[in-house]
Amino acid sequence: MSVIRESELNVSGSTRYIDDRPESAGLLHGALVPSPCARGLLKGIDAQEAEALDPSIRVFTAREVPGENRLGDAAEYEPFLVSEEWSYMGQPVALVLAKGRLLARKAAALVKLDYEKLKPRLDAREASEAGAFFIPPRTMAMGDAKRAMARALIVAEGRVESGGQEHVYLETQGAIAEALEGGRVRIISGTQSPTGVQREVARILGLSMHDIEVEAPRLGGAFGGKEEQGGQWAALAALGARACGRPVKIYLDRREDMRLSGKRHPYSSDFRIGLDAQGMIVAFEADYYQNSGALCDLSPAILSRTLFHAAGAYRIPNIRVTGYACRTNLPPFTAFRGFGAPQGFYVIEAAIDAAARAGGFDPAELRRKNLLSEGDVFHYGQSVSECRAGSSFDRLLKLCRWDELRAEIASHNASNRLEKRGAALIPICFGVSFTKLVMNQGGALVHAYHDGSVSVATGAVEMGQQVARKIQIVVAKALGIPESLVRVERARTSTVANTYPTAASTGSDINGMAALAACEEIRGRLLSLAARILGAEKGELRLEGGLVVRGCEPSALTWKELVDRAHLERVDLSAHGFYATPGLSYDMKAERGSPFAYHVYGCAAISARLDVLRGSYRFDRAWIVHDGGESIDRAVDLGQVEGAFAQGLGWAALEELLYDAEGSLMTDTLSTYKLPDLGFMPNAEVEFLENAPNPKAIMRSKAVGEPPLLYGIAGYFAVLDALRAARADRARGAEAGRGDGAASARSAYDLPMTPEKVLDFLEGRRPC
Ligand code: LUZ
Ligand code: MOS
Repeated sequence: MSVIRESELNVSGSTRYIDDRPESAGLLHGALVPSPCARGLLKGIDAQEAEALDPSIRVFTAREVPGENRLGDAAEYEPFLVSEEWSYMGQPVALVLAKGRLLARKAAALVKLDYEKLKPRLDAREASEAGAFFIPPRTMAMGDAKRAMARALIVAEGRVESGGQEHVYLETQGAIAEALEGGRVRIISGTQSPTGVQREVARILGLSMHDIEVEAPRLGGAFGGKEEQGGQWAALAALGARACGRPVKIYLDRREDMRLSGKRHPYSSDFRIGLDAQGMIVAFEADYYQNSGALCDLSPAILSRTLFHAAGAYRIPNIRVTGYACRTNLPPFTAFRGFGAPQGFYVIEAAIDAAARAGGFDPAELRRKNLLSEGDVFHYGQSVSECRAGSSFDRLLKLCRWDELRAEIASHNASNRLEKRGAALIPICFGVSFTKLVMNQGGALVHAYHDGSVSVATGAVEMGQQVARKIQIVVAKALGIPESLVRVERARTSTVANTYPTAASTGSDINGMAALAACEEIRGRLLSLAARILGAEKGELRLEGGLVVRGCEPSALTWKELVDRAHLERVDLSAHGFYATPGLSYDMKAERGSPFAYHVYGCAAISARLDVLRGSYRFDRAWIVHDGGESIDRAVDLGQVEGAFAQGLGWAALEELLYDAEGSLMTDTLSTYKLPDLGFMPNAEVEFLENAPNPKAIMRSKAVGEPPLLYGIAGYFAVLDALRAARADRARGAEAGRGDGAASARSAYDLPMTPEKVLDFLEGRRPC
């Protein structure tokens, strides 16, 4: 096999997604009957007209669910198909099957619902006032924030809003299910979590996990959107397949996917920050109102990651932060690259921005002097070790020539009224590990075939991030063979069991280590045999370059000969490997412990250019210094940094989800929901920190999937910086102050930045 480059397959259009598979004979297509408003009581379902359309049509409701009609693992009951009350618009009420996709959709539209409409609640703060939470409010604290705040010389406070974000994976959500003999069900599911789907389907069908086999093929992107939410589509398909004895495919179209599937959580937060005379942060307090949506989903875990990242990359001796998971009637929000950390980061960066203005400090200097360093302690009790906050910050200042950039911008702004420039930089710090201990485990199964080729299966789902490429390299290195001899299999529950989602940036950390453990087992057996063949000590032998190497001398024994010989001598050429991330512990009661294996650091700067008349802006340039450890494949990591940065910049300064007063998503197409493209993205210079190996992960690498998304937040502050230059001009002009009084109720910090908001700022309808 040649070396796989997932990107080449994608670019050349040769990736095959679920919907590209040839359809088997007799396949039925599923379509959903969604709830018609955000909250309602179901009185009756009339499917007569739908069923009359064609003999192939079947309609399934909650009554046809053979097992538990229940979604997810939340403490409270949450229905899989609506039986009485629904809590968001688009919640599945019934499944319609038909022999064609259009026919199924046509029939679904004919199913009539008798219902009573109830008043929805859409706002997180309103939900909080009503006490509508998924979990009790959660607080993390260190020191005495109240007392320190009272003594602080400079105090700034404010409100911060951040919007949601649609994943827009290339491939929408879906699944194909097939009933096998003996009552078993086989599912191909667009999921990051094959085991999660297996468990969910088993429960809904009233079967055991061994009755359900789930395979996750290569996904066309996921970004967290398929961490928790793939189960319902798989379960619907499985329900139909079991009942009809025919394969069933459910595949959402783009608009359905955008309307029904979860997104990044919007947050509304309050902060207060206190500085001493030198500009050291002495206290920080914040409350985060997470709009969790209508079902629990992963909201509590996401909220916990917000609280863990509340202090950003800063040392804050006295801190108290509280999170509220607020139940509303929007479609359930879910995991999205960064998993609550970006929302927390935006608040601390806004607080620092506000404090710098209140105290008259240079924002970059304020950030530098408050950075975390070796030996500090995070507010959850873990000590800061191998800290690279300062080194990446300092390297970035050099890379972007920060002082020159500032001077250039100041002189540009002094001589231009209609175009202002701005710049901002932010440091990042991201904890790597699932915050839920049990999830930090994974397995692998490695086979050496007796022709010398090797296959490796793990729980890792390939979704374009090239985890398969990294695992291929790990295995090739471990066995000392060319990469072309290693094939990476797709994740399947019958091959590697009890896995956790490919998520939390841990895909190659956990699965790479499990694959390595399996390879070591096989290598040990092979070297014992080689020692016998060569009459050598096992300890002096290695596998390298496709040969057995003795000391410094290659022997005449090749990998292929050794494997063939092992097979003849009846040596087991397969091994299972397992990895559980060591050193993790957390006490939820005390909110103290070491939840993360390590942290990823870095720093980014962005410069922006603002058209003062139109309110439009663009990003000129970006510079990133990233703490990437020793990359397993630098090209892959660079792609992750650039891609995550684009996604973060889109969240911060472009993408906007809008709902109407009834809780219906208005931005449900790619013509109304704007995504970053090549024209939007600045030229980004990315540098990886040198000599920064990570002893805590596979091949001294560092997890890279999520942390660079945080860099995008700098874009928000770069535009804000340019805006302030424009506002300063106005303040000097005749119309100074006009409208500023009305602005005080609106939030200064409201992400995403959009041209509409820019105009509000410029016209004084918002403070900045
Ligand atoms: N998923 C999860 C995640 O279940 N727990 C986590 O801590 C996490 N972190 C990042 C992304 N996905
Ligand atoms: Mo996740 S946000 O699926 O890593």
